[in-house]
Amino acid sequence: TEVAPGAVHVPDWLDPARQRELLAACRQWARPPAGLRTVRTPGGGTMTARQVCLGRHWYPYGYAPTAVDGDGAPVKPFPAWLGELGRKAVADALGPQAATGAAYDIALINFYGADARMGMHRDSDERSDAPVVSLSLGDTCVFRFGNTRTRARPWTDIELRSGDLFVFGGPSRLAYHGVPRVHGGTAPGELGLSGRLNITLRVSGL
Ligand code: MD5
Ligand code: FE
Repeated sequence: TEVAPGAVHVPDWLDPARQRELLAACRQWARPPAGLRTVRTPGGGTMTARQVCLGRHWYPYGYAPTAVDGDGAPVKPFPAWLGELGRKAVADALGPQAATGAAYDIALINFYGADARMGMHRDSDERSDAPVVSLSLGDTCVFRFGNTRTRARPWTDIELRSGDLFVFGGPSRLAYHGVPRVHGGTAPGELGLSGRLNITLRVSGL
């Protein structure tokens, strides 16, 4: 479903077996060193979603070349298979001609407990206009897709479920967006995940 130009939602893109594989990989990436961390904002706040990075360390608001804050360990590598998954996601959502650009080289993985939220923001720290690929696992959330001008209305609220793909390209690449709500206890039981995981694949352009 095209929600806006370049913003395409593909429900159930990952079958249950692929969801289990991706969750198992996330559990490995979440382990220290350079594992799941609490992100502190410059204003002294903390993000309620916890995060792990692959390929580059992200902090509010930019990419650091090597170290992860907290434990100072080198960021984990971005595996080639995840880049292939990103290319396939873009081809399926936007068409094969949209999947011919630079390779995906960064993943930001956010873990949301039932009380976690993400405020309205834009992803403008990458130096590439390649689409952002978003994969969701676990609990259903309300994803708020806004506009490119302001973090206020108009916006569209969409439920994202375990296995869903969302690709944000073209004019939607720089739209405001957020996660106002996670529906606790809605993850598929066989997945064994309490909470929500979102994996975003990005081209750094660095
Ligand atoms: C999430 N993550 O569900 C979202 C999925 C983040 C973040 O927002 O920054 O880690 S990525 C949603 C996204 C990316 C780029 C553009 C747009 C949405 N958009 O135009 O709506 O944890
Ligand atoms: Fe974002």
